[in-house]
Amino acid sequence: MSREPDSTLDAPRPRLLVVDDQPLNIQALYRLFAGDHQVFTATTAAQALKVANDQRPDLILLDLELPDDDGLSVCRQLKAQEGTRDIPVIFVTAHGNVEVETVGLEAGAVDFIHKPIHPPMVRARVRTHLTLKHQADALRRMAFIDGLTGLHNRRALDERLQVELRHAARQGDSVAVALVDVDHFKRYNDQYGHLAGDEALRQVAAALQRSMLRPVDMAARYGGEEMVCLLPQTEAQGAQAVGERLRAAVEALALPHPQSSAAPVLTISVGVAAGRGRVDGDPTALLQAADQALYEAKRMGRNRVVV
Ligand code: GH3
Ligand code: MG
Ligand code: MG
Ligand code: MG
Ligand code: MG
Repeated sequence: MSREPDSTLDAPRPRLLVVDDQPLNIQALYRLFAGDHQVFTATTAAQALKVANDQRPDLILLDLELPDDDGLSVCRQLKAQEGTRDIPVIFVTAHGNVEVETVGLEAGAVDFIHKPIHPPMVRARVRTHLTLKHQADALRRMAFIDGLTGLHNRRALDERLQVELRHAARQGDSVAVALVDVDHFKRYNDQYGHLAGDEALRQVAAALQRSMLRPVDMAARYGGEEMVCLLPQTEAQGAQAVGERLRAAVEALALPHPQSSAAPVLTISVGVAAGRGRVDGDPTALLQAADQALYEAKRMGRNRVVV
C-alpha cells in the first residue's frame, strides 16, 4: 500500500531565532513555533549575534531590551554583516511607541510586535515575513545563478571579481582567472543537437565545480560555452595547475565528440591570467589577458592550458 507523501517532510522547516532575556517570554514563543519551525534561542545580545552567525536563521524575533546591549544595536550589527544582512528581524517589545518603532525600522527591522503577545497575530506576521524572505532568496538566486548550468552567472562573477581585485590590491595578493572555452562546440551541436549540447554544458560545469578545491573559488558561466573559474589568492603557477585539473576533468568525462580536432572526446581550452589587483577593481584587464591566453591555447591545437 502506498502512502501519501508527507509534505511537511519535503520542505525544510523554517528556522527561527528567538531572542529574549525573560525565560517566560522565550517559552511562550518557543511553544508557539516549535511544532512547525526549528527554533533557536538566545538570552543576551552577544549570544544572539553568535547564534545568528552560526545558524543563519530565516527570521529573528528580537527583544528590544537585553541585559548586555539593546536590541537596536544587535539589529544594526546583523545588518552590517554580509552573512546576516538578509535575515529579517522583527522587534518584540513591551515599550513600543512610534518613536521607538521608527528607530527600529531605521535600524533595519521589518516589523514590530508588542508584548503581551497575541499568538495568532505573531504567527501571522512571522508567516508573512518568512514568505517574503523566501521570495527574496529565490530572486537573489535567480539574479546571480545561471539557469542552464547552476553556476554563478556573469553578473555574480563581475561583482565578485571587483571585490577580489580590490581586496588583492590592499593585501598585495594575486588573483587568478581561468577562462574556459569548449573546443569545437558548434560541431558538437551540429552532430548531436542543441539539447545534447545543453546537457554537455551542464556536465562540463559540474566537472569544473568538482575540480575547484577551495571554498573561496568561484565558477561562473561567462556566456555561451565559455566559463570562468575565479581563484582568489592564487599566483599564475597555482592557477595553471588548477587549469590543468579542469582540462583533465572535462576530458575524463569522455563525452564522445568525433568531430573534435584535439581528441575523439569533448575537450576544453583554458586561458589563465593572474594579477596583483587594482584599487579601482577593474576586472577588464585580467579577463582580457585570460582571453589572449585562451586564443593561444586554441591556436596551439586546443585541449590545453596556456598562461
Ligand atoms: P572553438 O574550439 O574555436 O571554440 O570552436 P567552437 O565551435 O566552440 O566556437 P564558436 O564560438 O564558433 O561556437 C560556440 C558554439 O557554442 C556556438 C553555439 O551554438 C554554442 N553554444 C553557445 N551557447 C550554447 C548553449 O547554451 N547551448 C548549446 N547547446 N550550445 C551553445
Ligand atoms: Mg528583555
Ligand atoms: Mg566560444
Ligand atoms: Mg570561439
Ligand atoms: Mg568553443
